[in-house]
Amino acid sequence: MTKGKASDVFVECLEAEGVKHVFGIPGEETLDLNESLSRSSIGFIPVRHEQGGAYMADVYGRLTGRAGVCLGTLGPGALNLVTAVADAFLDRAPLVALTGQGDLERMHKESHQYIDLLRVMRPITKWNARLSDPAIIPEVVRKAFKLAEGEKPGATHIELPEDVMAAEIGTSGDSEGEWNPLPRRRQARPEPAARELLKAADLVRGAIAPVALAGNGAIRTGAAPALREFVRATGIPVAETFMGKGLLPPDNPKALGTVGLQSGDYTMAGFDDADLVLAIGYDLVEHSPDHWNPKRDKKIICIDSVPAETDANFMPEVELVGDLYTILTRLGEECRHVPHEGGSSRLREVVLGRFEQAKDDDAFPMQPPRALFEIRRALGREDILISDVGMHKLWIARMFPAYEPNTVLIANGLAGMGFALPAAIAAKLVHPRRNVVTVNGDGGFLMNCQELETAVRLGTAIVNVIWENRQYGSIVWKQDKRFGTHFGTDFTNPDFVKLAEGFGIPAWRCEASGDFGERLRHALTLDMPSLIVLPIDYSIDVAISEELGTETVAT
Ligand SMILES: Cc1ncc(C[n+]2csc(CCOP(=O)(O)OP(=O)(O)O)c2C)c(N)n1
Repeated sequence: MTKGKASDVFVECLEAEGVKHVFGIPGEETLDLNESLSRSSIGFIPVRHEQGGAYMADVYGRLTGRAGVCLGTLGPGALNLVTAVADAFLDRAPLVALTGQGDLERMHKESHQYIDLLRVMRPITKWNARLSDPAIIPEVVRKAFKLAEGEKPGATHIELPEDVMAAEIGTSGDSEGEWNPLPRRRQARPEPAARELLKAADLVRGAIAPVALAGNGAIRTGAAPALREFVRATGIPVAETFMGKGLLPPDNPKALGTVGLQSGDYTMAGFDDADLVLAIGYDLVEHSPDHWNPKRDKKIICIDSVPAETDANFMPEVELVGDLYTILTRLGEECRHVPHEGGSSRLREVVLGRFEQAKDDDAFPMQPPRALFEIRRALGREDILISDVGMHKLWIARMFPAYEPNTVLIANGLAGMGFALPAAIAAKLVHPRRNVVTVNGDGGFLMNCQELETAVRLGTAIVNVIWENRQYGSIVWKQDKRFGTHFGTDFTNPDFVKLAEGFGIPAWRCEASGDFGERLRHALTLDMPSLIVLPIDYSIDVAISEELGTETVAT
């Protein structure tokens, strides 16, 4: 570009980053940016609350590996982004948040809607900057995307002062190419030294009962095929974290199940008896190593894209830092055909046993295992189930069989309610041919239900299931366990069917156990969003306590 305004340069830089959509709400201070966007190849998707837009960008980033972009205006618009930006930060999803701002010359004093957004966003982003001069646009945009997408990915933030975006560029004395976007360059992934690999291989060969704990990082970096081959070659069994669901299909005999709801999970999956734990793309933000290494006596090999977090319960003997696919392939080649004893199938057997039994459970309101059974039956192996946050999430994490990576989306870093509906809109945008279903509590659904309008406008065919119990279920569960009673947790609901109809979408309330599967299968044939209300009975304990112990750790 040789002539134009700064916002045109900015949008050209976004195009050069491959941005296809910006999710957000424009403001009076983003007028030039929006005008430039309107003349670009980028689709602007207006949302109904900035948090919804940021969750869409978050999940777009999570599923594509390319930063999703969200926009809020200064002050209130930017502040509404915060929760979902923090979600991307803790869940390691690449996201670039754009916020408007007043003119540079009014930032030093009390002025309308001015909040120091750089300070607000700093603790929830990997990096952020103010575009204080048009000349730095190409550098700032490149850096924001490079850092958001680089390991471990996360959120970055750019603040866009109104006067800077409106400035005319190319009027005098600019050097050639000054306004051009900077090129994207492939980021080299480091590889562990041969010495470290051999040390790890020695540990694996010498171990009696090794187990692996695989998480988000293995999914995010596309290492699932290498992990599966590693398991085949070495025979080492794998437990998945909530965000690692689908790394190993549950019908693989080496799958130990999803751990993290309670300390007992690790016992049941064989961690107590393990002398070596391979932590593969494991983020401590999901569950503390305290739960699986309380005595700090396990040998640990950490396989990840960046050096391990320091935690007294997580002090690896060896850290293999680099591309997970390559590391798993090389380590697997070094450790073929070593006989091992590690892991126990008890957790998986108890949980899947309950799941299978549930198909004949006619209780109504429905209990979670049957509800999950019906969803699994209605969906193909590549289809996507998105969980909101609450008791239903614990059930999904624990019991829903996931066959492929990124087919069960759970927010387990920040774990904010209101994630599922906007997440589903983004998932359907990325995978239009796959079925996308959300499960929500009646608490969390009302936190972002305004995005039903966005879904209707975009024609996003997603099915939203609300498990209705008129309570903040997981808080009731925890309070009852601790105090034998609960407080501040009960509410009434709107008529969800009428609410959905107000948005112009079909909706049904299940009145008997047979209804749910039937309605769900029908809803999946529609080419528009829909909603199903399923009265739920949480009286059976998600811990399945008598078999799996009672000490819970997850929320
Ligand atoms: C935004 C946000 N607020 C509060 C919480 C704390 N919290 C976690 S689960 C939960 C209750 C969820 O209730 P509901 O959505 O009805 O789902 P249920 O537990 O009944 O399945 C609360 C309040 C949270 N995680 N996120």
